[in-house]
Amino acid sequence: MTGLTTEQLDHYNSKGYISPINALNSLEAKEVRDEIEKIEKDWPGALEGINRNYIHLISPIFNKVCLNKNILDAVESIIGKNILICGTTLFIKNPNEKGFVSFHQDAKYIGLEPHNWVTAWVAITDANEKNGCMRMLPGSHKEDLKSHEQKFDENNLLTRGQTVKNVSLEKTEPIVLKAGQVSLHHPTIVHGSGLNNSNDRRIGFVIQSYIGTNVNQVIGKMYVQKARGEDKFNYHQYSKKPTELMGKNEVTSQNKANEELSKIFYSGSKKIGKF
Ligand SMILES: O=C(O)CCC(=O)C(=O)O
Repeated sequence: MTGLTTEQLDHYNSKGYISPINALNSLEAKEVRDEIEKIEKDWPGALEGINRNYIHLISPIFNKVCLNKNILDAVESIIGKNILICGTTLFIKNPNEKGFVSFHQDAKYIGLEPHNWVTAWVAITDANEKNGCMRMLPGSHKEDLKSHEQKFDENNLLTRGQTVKNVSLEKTEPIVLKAGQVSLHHPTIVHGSGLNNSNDRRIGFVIQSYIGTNVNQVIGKMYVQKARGEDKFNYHQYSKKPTELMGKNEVTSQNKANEELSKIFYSGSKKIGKF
């Protein structure tokens, strides 16, 4: 195992994120983009709404990304050797749309306890300040969970438009990545992203998240896949790896997982958003 260097791990522990990590080569990143665009063309709507989630269950190419050795080695440095994949989400910002992500903490509504988990944001296109890369508030992961306002704005790519107010942009740090590179962030770091002001799409394939086998889902039921090691806890349901793109079993398995995910996302909320 290569994993994070001591300096990288220190950076993660003090700031709450580490970036960039080289994971996919440019051809592999292009393969993922092509897969996304094939699905969008051949199965219109299949990656929209709640179905932007659990996409590693509908395509062997997406599944392969979650098992990438460079990502898993880095993840292992943070959460240990027994690793499960508990979800994936596409965060796509098209150039002529107004998509953004309000400042939030992932741990607020997701029900994963304890916080022995980490989120991997895989750049499928370059991500930079012009096209609305993520921005992290360094050190905020050391603070308690904050109050989030639920705004449900039309262009917010988060489920409830959950927002930590009064985050000073100047104090945040941009996560600039080349296609194929990855950033890892902590469950309680405050982060978000602005508009895509470029002429191309900004695509993030997000493994949210890699969890240690000791992490339970305290709100609902969750479908996982083994990435590495041993699961002595058996807290979760296991789903099968996809063998074909958008096959009947694959889509059924994604639907089942997303039905449960939706209950988790909107637990206690009077309103349901579009994802
Ligand atoms: O893609 C983005 O801009 C934000 C994604 C995000 O909030 C996350 O991966 O936790």
